[in-house]
Amino acid sequence: PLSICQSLDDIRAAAEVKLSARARTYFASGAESMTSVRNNRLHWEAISFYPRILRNVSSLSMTCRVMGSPSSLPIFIAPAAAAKLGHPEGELCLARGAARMAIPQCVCTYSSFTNEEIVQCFENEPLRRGGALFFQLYVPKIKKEAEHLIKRAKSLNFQALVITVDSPVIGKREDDDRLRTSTEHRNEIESQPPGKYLPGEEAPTLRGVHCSTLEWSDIPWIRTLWGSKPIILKGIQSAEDAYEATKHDLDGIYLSNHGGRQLDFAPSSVQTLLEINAKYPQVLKMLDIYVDGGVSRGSDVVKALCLGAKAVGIGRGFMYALSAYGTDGVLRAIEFLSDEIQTTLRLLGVTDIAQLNPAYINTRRLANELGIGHVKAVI
Ligand code: HOC
Repeated sequence: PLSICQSLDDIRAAAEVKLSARARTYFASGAESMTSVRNNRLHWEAISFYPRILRNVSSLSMTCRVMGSPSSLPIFIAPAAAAKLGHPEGELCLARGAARMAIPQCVCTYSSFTNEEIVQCFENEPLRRGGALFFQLYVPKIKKEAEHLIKRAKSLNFQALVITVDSPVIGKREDDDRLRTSTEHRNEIESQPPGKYLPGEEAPTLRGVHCSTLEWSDIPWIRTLWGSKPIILKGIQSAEDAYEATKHDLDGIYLSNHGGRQLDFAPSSVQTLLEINAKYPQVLKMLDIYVDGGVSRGSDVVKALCLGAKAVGIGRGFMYALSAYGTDGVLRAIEFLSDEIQTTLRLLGVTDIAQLNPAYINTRRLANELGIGHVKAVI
């Protein structure tokens, strides 16, 4: 039962025994040797804290703005495809959780419910206390088809557009591929015309479904279609691209290696954040920075904020939460994160997330291991 779960890891363990092989494989999958998946977790764990004592930490402030919208916590539900694989109410569980706990949900292009259904569920949630909906855009193989997706998201009043830029092709995910070749679904997936299908109940493993000609010079076109609400680029994996982003009409960048599902041996978002701090610290002042990947604890969130991130996305954690316990699981997962963030802040001697800064963490071991600050070559 949910009552015995004490952490996101406990919820994941509960989900894993319930999920179908297809769903378990798809949610957990990562690129090739899974090195990026492992590093995402290990890099959070390699950072330790420098707590301060004898400060009055009786009251706390954790509210903030995420991609322009108010949030009760510095976290958001990261985009993830095909939530129905885990639970018949899929993304609706996430929408209820976001509305009740007043945090944002970033809705994936490949959701198993339509945008309209998700928006309706979010807006009509009777216990809604806040929250916001953002739309995550995959630009389809036929670039022009993005117009329809952007206009629809705009007309549904999504509050931010999050463009995924790390997926000109889909990463090679061998567990998914292995399962696919051993099921009757293989031909069904492959016979679909590119860019015309939603994964629905299927684990989507086809690699060439996205626009591979997307460039920085496409941003004005997207801005014209979307209007003045925030645009965030998701999938920045180098300090150089973070700096490049400051020259374009963007409101923020989202450091992510796609949960380790795209490029194997890609840097974790912690690594990219460290490299931005070392090489282009001005980016932190010019753009809002969001991160995801391997986050399973409130302490991970606090570490990211110490390094200059504004908020942290959690993808798999919420997929496991809805898979194990539906909406209740999502609510509980948010409670765990909130509790852990509060406890970490108080034990650090911090009363407002705005006070967090690099002085509260020790990143030397990780920076040394990654050679950050030593390699000067620029691609
Ligand atoms: C149909 C193409 O972000 C993932 C998702 C979506 C992949 C799209 C597959 O699994 O990483």
